[in-house]
Amino acid sequence: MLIKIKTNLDIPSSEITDKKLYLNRREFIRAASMAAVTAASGSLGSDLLMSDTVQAGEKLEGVVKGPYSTDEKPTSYTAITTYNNFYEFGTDKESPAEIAPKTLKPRPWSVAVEGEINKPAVYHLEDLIPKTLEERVYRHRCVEAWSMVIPWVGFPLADLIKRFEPTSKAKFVEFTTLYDPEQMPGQKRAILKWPYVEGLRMDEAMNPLTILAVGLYGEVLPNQNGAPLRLVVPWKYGFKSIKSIVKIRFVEEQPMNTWALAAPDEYGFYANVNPEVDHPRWSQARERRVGEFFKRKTLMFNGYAEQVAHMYANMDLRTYF
Ligand SMILES: Nc1nc2c(c(=O)[nH]1)N[C@H]1C(S)=C(S)[C@@H](COP(=O)(O)O)O[C@H]1N2
Ligand SMILES: [Mo]
Repeated sequence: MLIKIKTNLDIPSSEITDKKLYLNRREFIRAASMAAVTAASGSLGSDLLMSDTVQAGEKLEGVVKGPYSTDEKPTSYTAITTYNNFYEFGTDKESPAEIAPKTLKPRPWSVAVEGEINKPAVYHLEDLIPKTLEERVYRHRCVEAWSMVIPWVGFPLADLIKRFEPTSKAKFVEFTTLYDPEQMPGQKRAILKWPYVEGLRMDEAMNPLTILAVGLYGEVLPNQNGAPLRLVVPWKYGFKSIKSIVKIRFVEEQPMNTWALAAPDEYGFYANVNPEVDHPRWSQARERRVGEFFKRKTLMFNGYAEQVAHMYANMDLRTYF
């Protein structure tokens, strides 16, 4: 019998984390101040967000702890804000942090809300953000098999949807990112079909885990993370979590989503994290947490099965990947 002994030599260098993401001082400072941020109350987080001069990284006050947070160690602030997928600013992980802070203007901002609802309108961003914001520390799993733990600041999408009064024909929700090649220079190249679009089934959109994020680590969301408003759906691969949203549309038919349009054999509509369904070009069974050395097993629904598995009880998740 041959026993395979795992050594460091088995790990290809591409999987060894970039040292700058590995350990950093700021992470510890942030972790310590986070407790203080979430304990604070009185002034309102959204007051700051209403100002047209608000800057990425400004501290949000009065953020309360939300449900469903993992107690796993958050990924460093530096990694979360410099290792991004945001093709509107380039296809590598570093470009969004270099370009988006200079070119994207996340204030003032408005969101068109349309389709099968009683209250369609173009809403100012400040009218969409509730007074109380929550911190939710969620796992975040990218299809390329890396993952992070991110302390988001946001609010349940369900609360917002109820305000729009969806009709009985609203079966899906479609989200659209800003299209403006001057602010998003990556859109000058046809790498993807612009603008980026994503969709959720109505029950997924209403699930209590689904949030719209306006901040992270207790601070205003940096542009590269999808300012001023981005979706977070923690049991799905990262590409479902669309950034810099300018349109929310309620529809009867399943909407198209950008990655499924670009490569339908590789990316589906559902995009549930599923270690049993491999991406055609690589396994989905394991993941590397950014900042860690060894890979870990990927959990079904990214570890959120208890909250979400019931929504897919009668579906073959190999067909609906
Ligand atoms: N508009 C837009 N949204 C997007 C993307 C994108 O390229 N454009 N990339 C997606 C992918 S593939 C991932 S993994 C997450 C990354 O989010 P993060 O950079 O905040 O970690 O954003 C998603 N949302
Ligand atoms: Mo991704």
